[in-house]
Amino acid sequence: MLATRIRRWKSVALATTAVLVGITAPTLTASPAAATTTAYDSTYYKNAVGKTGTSLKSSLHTIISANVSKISYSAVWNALKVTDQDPNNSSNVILLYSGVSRSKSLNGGDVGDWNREHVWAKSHGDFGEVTGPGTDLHHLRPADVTVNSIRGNKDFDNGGSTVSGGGGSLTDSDSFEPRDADKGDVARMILYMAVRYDGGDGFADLEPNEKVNNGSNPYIGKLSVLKQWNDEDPPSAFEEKRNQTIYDTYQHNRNPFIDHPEWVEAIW
Ligand SMILES: [Ca+2]
Ligand SMILES: [Ca+2]
Repeated sequence: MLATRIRRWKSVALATTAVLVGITAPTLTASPAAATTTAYDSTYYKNAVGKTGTSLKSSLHTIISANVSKISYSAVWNALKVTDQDPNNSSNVILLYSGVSRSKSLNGGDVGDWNREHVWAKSHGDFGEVTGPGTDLHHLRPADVTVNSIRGNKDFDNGGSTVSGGGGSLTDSDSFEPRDADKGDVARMILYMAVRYDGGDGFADLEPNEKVNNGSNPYIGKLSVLKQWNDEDPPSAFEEKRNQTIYDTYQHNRNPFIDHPEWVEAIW
């Protein structure tokens, strides 16, 4: 908390100084995610509230792994039609990375369809489409077939050239940068997976790291960039509603970083 306050004070001081001397204020990075309170703090999160570091991560792992309902990969299609429904058109879903609103009925594998994007790429931990991490709705999103293919299993990082039809997303040979509105979503999905999957359930221990080109290792980078994206793109109403729907209707667990984005900094 103290570090947070100091960083904020520095930002204000820099901006104020810039105004006083009549120069353009330097571009400042987003403030760290502010502490939040939720209706679940005294119930769902009661064993996690007040903790930090590995203690917080361990508590959250226990909380979000308990009494979870898992769905099959084929059931993911219909679930995504509910969790990712366009708030302005109930016949459509909103696609990750591109932001496009597309008919729910265009699910499939052809160009122009949408399919099931694993934000934690399947190959990073080799969990495929098996019930478990391969079907966990907290990191599955509808995405345009072509854009999904361009993302492939790349790690996340800033930079690259424009992805055609990608809504402003960028890519280069070893990384993918989602459009701004999806940056925080991606960060919180990746970090949910790292907490949820700790190697004790027959699947790999998923973790973020500072690399790109992680390939088939159970890691995804870059952690420092994901932390920055979490701050730059706070949870939206769409993301919060999605979390609630997964909790109420499908898996009965929550993504703690949507409820408490400041817990990213508290753990990493
Ligand atoms: Ca967002
Ligand atoms: Ca883990």
